[in-house]
Amino acid sequence: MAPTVLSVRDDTLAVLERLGVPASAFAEGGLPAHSPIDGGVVTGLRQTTPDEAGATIAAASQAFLAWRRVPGPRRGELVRLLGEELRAHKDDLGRLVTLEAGKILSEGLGEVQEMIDICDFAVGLSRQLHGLTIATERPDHRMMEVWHPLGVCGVITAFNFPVAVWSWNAALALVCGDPVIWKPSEKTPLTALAVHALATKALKRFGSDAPDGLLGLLIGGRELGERLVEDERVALVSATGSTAMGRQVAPKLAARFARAILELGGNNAAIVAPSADLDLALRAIAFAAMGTAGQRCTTLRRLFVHDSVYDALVPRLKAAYGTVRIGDPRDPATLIGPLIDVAAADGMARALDEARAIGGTVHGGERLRDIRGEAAAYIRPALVEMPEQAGPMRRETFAPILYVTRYSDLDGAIQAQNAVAAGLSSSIFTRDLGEAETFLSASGSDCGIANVNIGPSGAEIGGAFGGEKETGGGREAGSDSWKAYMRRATNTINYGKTLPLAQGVTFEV
Ligand code: UN1
Repeated sequence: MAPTVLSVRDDTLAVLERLGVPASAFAEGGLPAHSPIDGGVVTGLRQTTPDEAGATIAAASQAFLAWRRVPGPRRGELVRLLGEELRAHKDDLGRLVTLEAGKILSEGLGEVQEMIDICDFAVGLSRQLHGLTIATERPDHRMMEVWHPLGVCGVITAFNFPVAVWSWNAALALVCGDPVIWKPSEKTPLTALAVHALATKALKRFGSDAPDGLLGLLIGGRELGERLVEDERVALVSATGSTAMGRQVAPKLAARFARAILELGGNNAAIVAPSADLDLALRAIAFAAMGTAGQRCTTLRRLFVHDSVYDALVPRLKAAYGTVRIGDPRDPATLIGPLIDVAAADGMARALDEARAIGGTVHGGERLRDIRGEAAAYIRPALVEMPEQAGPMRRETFAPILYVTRYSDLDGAIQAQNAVAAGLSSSIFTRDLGEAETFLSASGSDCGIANVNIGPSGAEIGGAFGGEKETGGGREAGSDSWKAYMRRATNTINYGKTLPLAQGVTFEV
């Protein structure tokens, strides 16, 4: 298994070089960049100063004035070139996601594929930023709705999808005519630097009609994100992270009437109904609950299993939890890599203690210090049988904990699944059409994403991604999410010789 022999540090520095991250990005004693694989510091990074952040915002505001006049399909060409760079560097960037975020290789590559997919989507979209023609009540008039570029977009991303979430926002914003300034998580600055280097290559190939300042990157702590939130030159902030973060960001944006796309916590559930295909459900649950070490916002965290299939399903799940391969995410045999840091492991241990205290039976959940020592947070995923939905089951712990409880009637299960603060994603496993449609109906799941016979995670980019309630209400990626990155104008044109007023109003002077 050659790849795991390389030290994490050497492996990371080699990939960064191949991806073209410039030497100027590094600074001894600067912001430490870690790898969760061994918990060690890989390198130090130069942080963006407050003055530089201000200059980045100023440059983006200037860039907007030029970029909004570049035709949409031409803007799409830049995103097409970005997609080409991502295709050419998929292996290295995917590996860097593995090295910096701890995802297994297949998920690191999958994340880059998600970037490529949204670039393809956005290129097509660049010729389809459609408005409407609307019937008017007045003779010799025409009414239409058009979409114009909005302004500078700030994108604040989390460690768990360190590159894809930027691309969902950036690919759309760029074709919509908006400059983008990115504040990545301070836990994953390296992948951001690498993506920025690839985007810079695409910009060079694109030519001089891409203005300077079109793509900005702020490396450092939360004060840089706050800067984006507070600066009135930033028209839209798309922020992914905890509900606590959203609670701070949303009122500040509202106070200056800026637009917000908020992608906050999830506490996603699945219902396993009596007619479910249990083999299929088992695989789907295993991926959704344990995959990415439970660190997706769409991770399955609550499972409601019908009484009649509980004893057929749950022991098999327990066996899967007991044997799943945990280790270095660069090893192709590994399915579960490390948690992002020791603090995440501590949070998981606290949630499990709380669950035990209220009658939960915990299977797994132990820290595996023998894999890489104290500084790395390898953990066996935990399956927790709960007497009822209570305590930590009602909130999101960003770790691989699956709470399982029984149900006897579907309405009660749907009520229970909806009875939490978050509203991101949800699933039902059933072969009964009535049950499936009930779950998807207006009185069914209250989440932004509701699935049948697949788990709640792993959405494709073609659909709008996001959720309700404390998840924040934002939508990113496919469908008509692009409209959030543009402003709408309604135009009425009178091509006649008289001036009929709407609603029959008369006003003769
Ligand atoms: C996230 O965890 O922030 O649906 C995004 C999914 C992925 C995106 C997750 N396509 O699981």
